[in-house]
Amino acid sequence: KGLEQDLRSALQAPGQIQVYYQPLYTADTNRMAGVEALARWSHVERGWVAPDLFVPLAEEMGLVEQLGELVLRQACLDAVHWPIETLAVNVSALQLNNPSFAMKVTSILLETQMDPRRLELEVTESTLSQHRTECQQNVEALRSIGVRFALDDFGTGFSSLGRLQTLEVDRIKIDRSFVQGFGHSNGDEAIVQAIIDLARATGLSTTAEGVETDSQCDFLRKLGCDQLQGFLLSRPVPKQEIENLITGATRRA
Ligand code: G
Ligand code: G
Ligand code: MN
Ligand code: NA
Repeated sequence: KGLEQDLRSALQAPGQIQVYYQPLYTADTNRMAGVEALARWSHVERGWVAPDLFVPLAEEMGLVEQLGELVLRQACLDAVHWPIETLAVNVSALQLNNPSFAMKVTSILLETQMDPRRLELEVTESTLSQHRTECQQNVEALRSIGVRFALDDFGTGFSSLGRLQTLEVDRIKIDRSFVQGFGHSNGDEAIVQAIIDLARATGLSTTAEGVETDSQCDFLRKLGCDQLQGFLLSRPVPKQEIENLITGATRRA
């Protein structure tokens, strides 16, 4: 009860819900191709509350649209002047099923002057598999103005690989559980190779999540994965820190 009340007021008070950014690097040239925006809640008494806790809570409370808009607006305001291609933002199924979602996103893009072609929305397989008309219409409307979609946590859902062709996405993000299974002789290398080959055959880009070691990094490069993301490369960091990383990366290049 207490946490619910606090979440409600945190969504009204500026600064309690913040946006952190985790870099996405091109596997071949090590360039920062983009960032993923991640919601963070700094609670006055409890300290950090995990998004695994407060995102589902916001969904239950009917506040996930408010949370999603806050994150999207802040991320667009922050990233609009950054010299990187892609801003990735997570979207929950409830948001995508709301008939006014595409219009809301469009108005935030206009308001913040963010180029729609730089925005990539991350959705899960289960979100797109519900086959709701509202969801399809939102995806179509946003794709028509250049917004891209990525399938998050790929491989953990229930849809078959064959359905990739029918899902209107541009990228798949290989779930970190597969990457972290490398070297444990459980077939995860073969699974990731199959996912990357399939993505290439169907014209999709790939991002590997949860890269934590050099050997995972090397192996993913060898498999031809397009982008790498993970603690080895950088943790999610606040705005000021990502700006330092972006400036440093630009200077070195
Ligand atoms: O950042 P972290 O790994 O702790 O995130 C945990 C989960 O919360 C992930 O599944 C991530 O996608 C989700 N998450 C983080 N930020 C947001 C957000 O702004 N919106 C939604 N819908 N989910 C988010
Ligand atoms: O579900 P989604 O992929 O959006 O979740 C993103 C979350 O994954 C981020 O909140 C981030 O904290 C977490 N994450 C990012 N890189 C790594 C990593 O290398 N290892 C682990 N364990 N988690 C990571
Ligand atoms: Mn994500
Ligand atoms: Na993920």
